[in-house]
Amino acid sequence: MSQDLRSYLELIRRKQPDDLLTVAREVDPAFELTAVVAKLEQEAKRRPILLFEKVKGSKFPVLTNLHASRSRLALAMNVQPEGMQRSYLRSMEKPISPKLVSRAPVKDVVLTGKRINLYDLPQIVHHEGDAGPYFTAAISFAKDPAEEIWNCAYNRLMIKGRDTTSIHLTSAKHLWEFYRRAEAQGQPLPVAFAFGVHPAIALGALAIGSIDEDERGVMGALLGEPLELVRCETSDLLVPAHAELVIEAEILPQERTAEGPFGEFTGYSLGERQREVVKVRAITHRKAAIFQDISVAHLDHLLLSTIPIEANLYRAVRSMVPSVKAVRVPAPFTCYVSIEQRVPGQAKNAMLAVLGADLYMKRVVIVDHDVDVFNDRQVNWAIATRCQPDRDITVVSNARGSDLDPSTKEDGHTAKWGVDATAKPSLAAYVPRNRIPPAVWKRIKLKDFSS
Ligand SMILES: Cc1cc2nc3c(=O)[nH]c(=O)nc-3n(C[C@H](O)[C@H](O)[C@H](O)COP(=O)(O)O)c2cc1C
Ligand SMILES: [Mn+2]
Repeated sequence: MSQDLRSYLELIRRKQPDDLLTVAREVDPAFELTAVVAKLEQEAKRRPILLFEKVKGSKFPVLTNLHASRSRLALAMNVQPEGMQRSYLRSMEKPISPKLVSRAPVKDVVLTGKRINLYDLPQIVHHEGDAGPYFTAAISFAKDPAEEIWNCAYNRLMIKGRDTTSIHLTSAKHLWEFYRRAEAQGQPLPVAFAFGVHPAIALGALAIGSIDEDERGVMGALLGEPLELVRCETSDLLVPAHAELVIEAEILPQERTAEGPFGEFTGYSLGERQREVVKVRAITHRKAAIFQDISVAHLDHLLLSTIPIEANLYRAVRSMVPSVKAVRVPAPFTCYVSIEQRVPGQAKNAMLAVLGADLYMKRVVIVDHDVDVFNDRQVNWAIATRCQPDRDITVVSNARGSDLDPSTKEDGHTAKWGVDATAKPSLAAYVPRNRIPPAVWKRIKLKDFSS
């Protein structure tokens, strides 16, 4: 069995042992875990997986920073880092259906009723000003109240009581849509949250697509075998049999509670909002379960989400512009696309494809294929030298975007813009770029000029 977190950690110990740092000394869950992640990254230029064996106030060890390296994510997908996007796209195109099993390690310990106590779990506070401890590595597993449509996503939970949390549901995303359908009937929405999973499962949870595209099939394809699921104790939901820990719960209808402030993935601490309420019905976990955390807005979070987002945007642009070359998401809400433009208008089509394929996308820059989208300087050069703002900028007003963008007047209600930084009327007809005559380039041998 190779679809659990433990087998992945074994693989890391064998293949990339420097990527795992086990910390034996006790740490305070208030700020210290995030501080170690950030300091290692900024001062030591290291981003190992961190396993904190002793976390004050809880018997559970905490694993964090699991996804903070491209090579580790590639290892989870069993490909080279350069092949990740292709492999992710293949997994979206050829999903593998999950399989139901009856025996599952995640049921080693089953806690219901009075034995439920979220304060037994690590109470991790990430950034200054956060309203309290949050669970940030929870993958939601839910089902449409009326149809056989299943969904997975990451949703952070703020701990509000022994059996209560709040949840952040981005408006117009899939879990929010399920919840609105249940709430309209006056019904709670059952949802289960899995913690401590193989990174292929984490990557699959973030697949972007239509509401009826099942993330669990992407997880299976990324794992190379069907995801093994087991039935919940308190609902008909299905959860990964090999997760370290599962919280079974319901999102209550017609109830809201104060949530935040919270340091968001955008790098800003957003203020208090009214959000939905989660009642916990059971906690199940493996023996000696490892609890998982993600430091919000750090690489653990950002790398994990970027690969699925870029793969989906590449897919969307390719369906409009077959000669697309590369897609990159360099910052929140931002996308760079390079295309080999064969006829005028394709840049605009690429722009519309990006804005239409991902709720979060707000700024799109389209460049020609001679520009490397992974080089910010080159993208800026193209914007500066191939673009006339009054002609080449498109603004779309009154659209829906991220409710965590602090620049909007009303949460999530946003304008979007596209920049066509391709050469007009075409790259071939544009003023030529400087170049050294090829014959001279070939003739010059550097060794003749260095003494
Ligand atoms: C660590 C992490 C935390 C996240 N937290 C939230 C959250 O609290 N609320 C939310 O709506 N999306 C959150 N997201 C983003 C969603 O999981 C992501 O947009 C997902 O694709 C949505 O699923 P859907 O397309 O099926 O609706 C988070 C992502 C990551 C990686
Ligand atoms: Mn979905």
